Amino acid sequence: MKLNLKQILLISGSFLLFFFYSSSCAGQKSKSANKKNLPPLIIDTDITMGLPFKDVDDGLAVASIILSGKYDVKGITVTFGNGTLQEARERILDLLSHLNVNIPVYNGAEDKYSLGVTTEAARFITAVAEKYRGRITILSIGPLTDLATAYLLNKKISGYFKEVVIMGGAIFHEGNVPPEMESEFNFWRDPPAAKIVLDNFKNIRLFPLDVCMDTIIDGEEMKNLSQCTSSWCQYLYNNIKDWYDIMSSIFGGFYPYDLIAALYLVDNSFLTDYRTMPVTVLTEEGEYYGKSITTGAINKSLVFFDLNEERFKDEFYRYLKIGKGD
Ligand SMILES: [Ca+2]
Repeated sequence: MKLNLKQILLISGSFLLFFFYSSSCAGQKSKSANKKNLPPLIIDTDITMGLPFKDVDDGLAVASIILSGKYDVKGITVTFGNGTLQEARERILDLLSHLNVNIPVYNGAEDKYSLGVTTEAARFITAVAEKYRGRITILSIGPLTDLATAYLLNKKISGYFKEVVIMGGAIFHEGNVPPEMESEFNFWRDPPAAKIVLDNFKNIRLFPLDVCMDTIIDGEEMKNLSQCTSSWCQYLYNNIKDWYDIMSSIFGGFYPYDLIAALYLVDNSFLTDYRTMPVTVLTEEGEYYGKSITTGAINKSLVFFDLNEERFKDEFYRYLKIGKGD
């Protein structure tokens, strides 16, 4: 059979259509299959990145997890802490929209008096812990009210997490809450919640000030970020510059606290010293309110103490997608 030009074009057109359809379906299939194979994660954050006079580390932490592509983030729960609950919600939605990802956000605690009050965040944490029992990880980088409230809703979840990764406490390092400087900010915002979590959850990975103040984001990183021309770099620079300016006049830069806990989940090769030890939190009002202690503690955590600064900085650029000098 001899085909004319029109028939050849029709057949090759149909073939191309079939080819594109199959490959695009295969693409969708492998994308969702890939996501299914990624470890499930919940992030609980008091993000304030981009607000005047507010810390930016939660924004860096959340962005590093998402941009790494290494996790299937099931949802982000927001809490009071650095700012209000509403501020955290607004800032996380802004960040997710700039990263062009669709991750559900759940409202958590409004203040420490919300401990034990059921929120959509606490319900979400218990439901996801049940569903992905043994495989689910949570990254908690604010006060621990949401996780403690989830525990009070269903105490069995304390054993369901593969890892409970927490930025909080100060073991041998001084605290960062004036005037006493005994306590660390996240634990101090809700000491009873921190105590519930530290005393009951299995597989805790704790990132105290001992390791989180071991490095600083300084002028070199800000210069490279300012010279990186992608829209993501520009967004990040615009959202962290004011905080850097304030902190650099005091410390020479800003501490990346929550980012260190987040990067542990992405690529932990920069961490150099860690020990398993019992840790709990003092809840009595007064000078030591919210202080983390090791004596009298009943539950053990894996506590991180030291990092390799050069490797950490490499990860800072790599996982936050900041090109050096481009
Ligand atoms: Ca935080």
